[in-house]
Amino acid sequence: MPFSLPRIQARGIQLLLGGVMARVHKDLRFTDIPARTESLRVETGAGPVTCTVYRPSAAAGDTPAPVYINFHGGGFVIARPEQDDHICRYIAATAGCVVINVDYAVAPQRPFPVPVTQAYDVAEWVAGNGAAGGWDGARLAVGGHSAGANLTAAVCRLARERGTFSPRLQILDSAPLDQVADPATKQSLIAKPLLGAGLMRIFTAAYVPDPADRAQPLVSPALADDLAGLPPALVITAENDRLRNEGDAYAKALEAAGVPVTHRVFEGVDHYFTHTGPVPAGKEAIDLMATTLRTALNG
Ligand code: D8F
Repeated sequence: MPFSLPRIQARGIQLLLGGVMARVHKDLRFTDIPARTESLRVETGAGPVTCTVYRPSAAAGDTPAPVYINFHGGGFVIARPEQDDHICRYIAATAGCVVINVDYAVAPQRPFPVPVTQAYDVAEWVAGNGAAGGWDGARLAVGGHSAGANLTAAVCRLARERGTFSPRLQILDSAPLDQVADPATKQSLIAKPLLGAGLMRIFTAAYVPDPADRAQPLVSPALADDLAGLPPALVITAENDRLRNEGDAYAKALEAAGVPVTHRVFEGVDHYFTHTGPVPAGKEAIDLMATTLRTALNG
């Protein structure tokens, strides 16, 4: 249905918000942290995917550095991996790992399962190609922000199911985890949260056009009841975010299933504060990601 209304709305958002979202808060850009980057192309079951590799400045001796794979947000609709440049720089420098920022394909052009296939295939490739890439594929972590956190949860499910690799940490930052519940039922403590119900409906309609797919665990990990054996998790939620409750509930459910969980609710902030600020909370959350990664990858 190339001319359906949700597709046109999603395209409009892609065009209007793409440029805005590529520019994070200027005080969060971390341009004081030098970035040594290169481009990487990975073949996946859903086409080639371009990634940006961030190298830590000083390798510790001859041991290859561990590796963290990052999935950006943007409602599964906006393809702007550079919106996470500040996070990738900070983590490479502070956690001492190689960071691989993934430019996965987005809806409405490439709906589910394409982004999941690309995200998983890139991660499996990274796990198996450390010698060529110059990282330690056995010490691997995955993580993402908003829509990218949803993809992270899906990658972890597939890795467990296929027994292919074991992330030492999954970072779920401001994750949408339930695409079945009506967005209007997702309350915020503030009058005008960043995410409106209409915007969330457009994201979901574009990413998962067939409503029957929305209850799948790879789309709505919060609806799954088989969380045992998933990787240790850092779950970050924002107090005023409409997605806060599903993030908090997922953290509790992981914990109940025996998964080691670090869960932090940042008070007084809204969805995407790691990109839009306020700067002190954003910096604190990004530092928490880096320090948790360093422990998980070097322990
Ligand atoms: C912020 C986009 C755009 C960050 C203003 C982001 C969401 C992603 C929000 C869903 C997915 C909601 N959702 O936000 O990626 O409901 O599927």
